[in-house]
This record gives sequence, structure tokens and C-alpha cells, in this order.
Amino acid sequence: MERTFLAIKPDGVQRGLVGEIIQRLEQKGFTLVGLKLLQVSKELASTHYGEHQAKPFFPGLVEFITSGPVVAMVWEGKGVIATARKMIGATNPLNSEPGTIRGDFGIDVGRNVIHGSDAPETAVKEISLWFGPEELVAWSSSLTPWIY
Ligand code: ABT
Ligand code: MG
Repeated sequence: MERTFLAIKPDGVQRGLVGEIIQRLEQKGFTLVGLKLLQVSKELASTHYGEHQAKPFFPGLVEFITSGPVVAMVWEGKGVIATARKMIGATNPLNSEPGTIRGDFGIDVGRNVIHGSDAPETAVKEISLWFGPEELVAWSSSLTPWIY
């Protein structure tokens, strides 16, 4: 079953959006298989955003991601990588459609509430960067077989 890595950024945690975001993904029908709150190190932030190392916004990005606790999550379900990105919305919240997480809760591209893996290869890489295998729980609720 497909898995993706999602992280509620320090702005989302500070603004009390953790419950709302988890609720949206649960109600969609995805399954939470990994969850932790952590203070991100500069090293983890730099590795996670390694592809942006040469960009002018990189130092500010690392500073932001390490500025307060982050809620790191792994979600599972059919098509979860692309669909979670759709539920998150465009990178710049001013362009995100209403109804998406960023469209409903964000304004600034540098404070865009939540991260989501952008492709299957990225998802695999990010899940193993943020979580050990022992932190992930494979389960399915036999009470909700109608979701799929
Ligand atoms: P992430 O889910 O955080 O990776 O965002 P997304 O994939 O939608 O967008 P990308 B391009 O990966 O942006 C990474 C972070 O860099 C910030 N950013 C991006 C800027 O601050 N200025 C910019 O001009 C661009 C293009 C937004 C993303 N995260 N934050 N915070
Ligand atoms: Mg990205």
C-alpha cells in the first residue's frame, strides 16, 4: 500500500492546526501509520530540503523549519502521495485553491503550514529520513472496509 511523508511545519503547530489537518486526512480515508512531534535539527532540515541548497531562500527555510516543533507523519492509502499534495494545495498559499489546507490556512510561501512528499521516490526517501522502521505501524481497521 502506498505511503507518503507529511509534516506540519512550525507555523501549523503554533497556530493549533494539528488536529484540523489530521482530521482532514482521516476523514478522506487515509490511515495514519507514523506520528511524532519533534524539534528538527539544522542537519535534518538541510538534508530534507537538500534540493534547495543553492536557492536564495534556503537559509531562511532551514531557520523556519527549526524554529519550533514539527509534527512528522506517515500516511498510507490508495494514491495517497498525489492526493495528499492535492489536499495540501499549491506551494504559494496565495495561489492555493480554497478547500486545500494551504488555501484555507496560509498566506506566505515561506510559512505554508504543511509539507508533503511530491513523488513516490521522494516519499520513500523522506519516510526513511524522518522515521525508523520500528516507528511505523502497519495496521488496517477491519471496521471500515468500505473505504476501498
Ligand atoms: P514543501 O512541501 O515544503 O516541500 O513545499 P512544496 O513542495 O510545495 O514546494 P517547494 B518548491 O518544495 O518549496 C520548499 C520550501 O521552500 C519554500 N519556498 C519555496 C520559499 O520560501 N520561497 C520560494 O520561492 C519557493 C519556491 C516553500 C517551502 N516550504 N516552506 N516553508
Ligand atoms: Mg517540496
